[in-house]
Amino acid sequence: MRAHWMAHELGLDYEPKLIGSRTGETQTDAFRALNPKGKIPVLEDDKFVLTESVAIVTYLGDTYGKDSGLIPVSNTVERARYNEWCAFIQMELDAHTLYVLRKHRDLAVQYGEAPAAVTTAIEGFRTQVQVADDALKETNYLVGDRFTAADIIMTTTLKWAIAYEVALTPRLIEYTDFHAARPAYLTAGRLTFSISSGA
Ligand SMILES: N[C@@H](CCC(=O)N[C@@H](CS)C(=O)NCC(=O)O)C(=O)O
Repeated sequence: MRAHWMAHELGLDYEPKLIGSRTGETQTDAFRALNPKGKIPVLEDDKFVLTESVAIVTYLGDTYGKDSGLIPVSNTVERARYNEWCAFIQMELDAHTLYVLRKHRDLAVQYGEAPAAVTTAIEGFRTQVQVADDALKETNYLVGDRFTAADIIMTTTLKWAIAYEVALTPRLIEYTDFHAARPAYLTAGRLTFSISSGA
């Protein structure tokens, strides 16, 4: 969703190849030749192959959206702030917390039950997401006063939290709804829905 959303924000003419997680499609020889991690998303740009959602989003903006403002210019305070938010979201709101919850509650059949880890993950998410709530009290933007890819990464993560029934503050729900109304989000959502819904 992150990569498709960014591609649509940039108006890129690209070929989406929808691959479902846990369908076995990420484990084929052909797919693992592209990404030995066996995970989506993967970007193929001519002969260049790139994995990791934040790396893909940042590459697309740096390469094809220099004037879009979606990725702050290198060597600026705004770029440092963008990097800071992306690292924070991936690690503190995703890998340590929501992903633990996902694996050990919703996907416990595959990954094993771990109730204490699930409780700690929810508490950890709530503590860390408060930082975003404070930062977004009087603005809809994480970096500067405009929409950047940091808001793509944050919005998709908060959408995840909502889908996993982790309570968010009214302000964070408002922020999420605000960005999820963007045409590029809606187009990317329609594109990926058939995969995420298992259809
Ligand atoms: N750090 C990676 C995480 C990617 C990831 O975990 N992808 C999941 C789906 S959201 C996946 O491909 N899982 C492999 C599978 O379930 O087959 C990123 O942000 O791109």
